[in-house]
Amino acid sequence: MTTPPVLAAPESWQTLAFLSDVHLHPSDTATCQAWQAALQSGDWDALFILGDLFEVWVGDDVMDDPDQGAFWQTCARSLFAASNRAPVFFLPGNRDFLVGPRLLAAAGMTLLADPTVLQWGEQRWVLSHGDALCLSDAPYQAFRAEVRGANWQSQFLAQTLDVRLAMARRMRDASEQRKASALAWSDVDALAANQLLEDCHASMLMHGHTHMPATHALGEGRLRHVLTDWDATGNPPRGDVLRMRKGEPIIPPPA
Ligand SMILES: [Mn+2]
Repeated sequence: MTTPPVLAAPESWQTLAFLSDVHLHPSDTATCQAWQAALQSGDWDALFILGDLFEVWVGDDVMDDPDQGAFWQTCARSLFAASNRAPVFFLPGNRDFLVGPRLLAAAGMTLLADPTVLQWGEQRWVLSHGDALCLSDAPYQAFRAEVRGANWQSQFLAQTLDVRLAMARRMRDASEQRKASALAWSDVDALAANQLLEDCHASMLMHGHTHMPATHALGEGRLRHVLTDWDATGNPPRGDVLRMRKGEPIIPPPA
C-alpha cells in the first residue's frame, strides 16, 4: 500500500475533538441545531470531521441553489466560526467526497486524505471515514472505486445542479430502502483494519460510517474506535463530539 500522509500535531494541542456522520440536510433542522450548538462550545485545539458531515454533497455550487443554498451556507458559516477558534480538518465520507475548494474555503476547513495518520505526542492513530474498509460489501467497493475516479467526478459535475440534485435524491431513497430492508449493514473488516494499523505503525483506528459506535480491541493493544452518527430526532437522540486529552487512552470495554 502507499503510505498514508502523516499529520504531526503541534506541541500546543492538548485537546482534540472528533465527530462524523452528522448527515446535515435541510430536511433535518433539529440535527443541524444540535451540531451547531456542539461547534459553539469549541473547547478544543483542533477539530477533526471524519466524513459524512453532509447527507449529500453534489458540488460546491449547491450553495447557490435557490431552495437549499441558504442552508448549506449557514453550515459553512458555523464551520468558519469554529475554524476561527481552532483548526478544522475535514476527511470526506461516501456522502460528501465531492466537497471542493469553494466550500473548504468558506468553511475554513483543511482537507485530509483518507486515511491520514495523526501523530500526537506519543500517540499515533489512523483517521478514516471507514467505508473503504467495509470489504465484505463487494458491490459497494466497486461503486466506490468508480465514483472516486476523476472521470466519474468530472462527468457528474458537468451536469446541471438540478440534474445532480435529482440523482442524489434517487440514490438517497435507494439507500433508505436498503437500510429499511433486512440487509445487514456492512462493517469494517477487522483483518484489514489491523493490517492498516500495522502498516502505519499506529495503535488506533478512528472512523465513522457504520453508525455502530463502539471501541473494539484488535489484539496486540490495537484498537478500533467508531464514532457515533447524529440524529437529534432519534429515540434516544444521537450525536456527540469525542474529546480526547493528550496522552489519555481510549479504554476498550472488557471483552
Ligand atoms: Mn458513510
